[in-house]
Amino acid sequence: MEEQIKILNERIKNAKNIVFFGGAGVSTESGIPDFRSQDGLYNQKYKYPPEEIVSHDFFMKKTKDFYEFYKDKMNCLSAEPNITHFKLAELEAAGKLLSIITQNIDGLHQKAGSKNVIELHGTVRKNTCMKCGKKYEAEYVFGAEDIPMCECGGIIKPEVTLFGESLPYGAYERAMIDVYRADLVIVGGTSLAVYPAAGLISGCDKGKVVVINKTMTETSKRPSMFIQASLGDVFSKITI
Ligand code: CNA
Repeated sequence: MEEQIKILNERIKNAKNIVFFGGAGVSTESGIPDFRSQDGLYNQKYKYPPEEIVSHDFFMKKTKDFYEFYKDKMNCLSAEPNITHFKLAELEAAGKLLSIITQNIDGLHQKAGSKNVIELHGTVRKNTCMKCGKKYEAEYVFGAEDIPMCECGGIIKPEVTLFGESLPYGAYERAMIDVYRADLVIVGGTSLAVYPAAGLISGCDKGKVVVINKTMTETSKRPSMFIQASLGDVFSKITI
């Protein structure tokens, strides 16, 4: 791994436009479980399969059950950024990083100081009444006793992209442009199993892609370099 990190540092030094494409694995070291790891949410016993709960249909039909799971398992408000979030913010401040494209909904990149973050799957930090459009803080939603309700009587929905919903307006297009412009794409902490997000990487020039992941994924077989490690171990050795 040390040799690979040396090469990665060299590539970072020579790159002008880096894009980081990340997933839930970026935040596991902040104590937020991912979906598909052994101790991820998909492998936990629940009343319904978690992958079914985080879908649009489920939200509409079983809103109470959705919120039970959401408040119990997806409350990331007290989590703090880790070394990977901070190093990426440093890379941006140094003028090396074009953007962070994240599938995460926890807002930790912004908490670490990153400015240009494309949230492909939205964020728990924004919540909207489905009836009148009034905006609510995440604290209100996670703190609600039952289904969070608006003062107008409407149901509040987090602005996270559930399975079966479209991505936030313009996010995919902006991400596609940045991936195209990038001379180095670092992919980290994602199984690359969720589309269309994963299509940004499977469809791009593999010569500029470096994948850092704890486990082997389909796409990690084809990049220019695959570092099988935890992101914290790698990013703590990135020199800027
Ligand atoms: P995933 O499918 O759970 O994959 C995560 C990947 O990261 C796995 O391959 C792990 O082996 C790997 N991994 C876990 N921890 C580390 C680590 N410390 N270092 C390196 N690799 C690690 O998650 P994806 O992001 O690929 O799937 C996309 C879903 C997950 C998106 O829709 C997210 O909204 C959703 N999600 C987000 C969060 C969050 O915002 N923090 C948490 C859980 C799920």
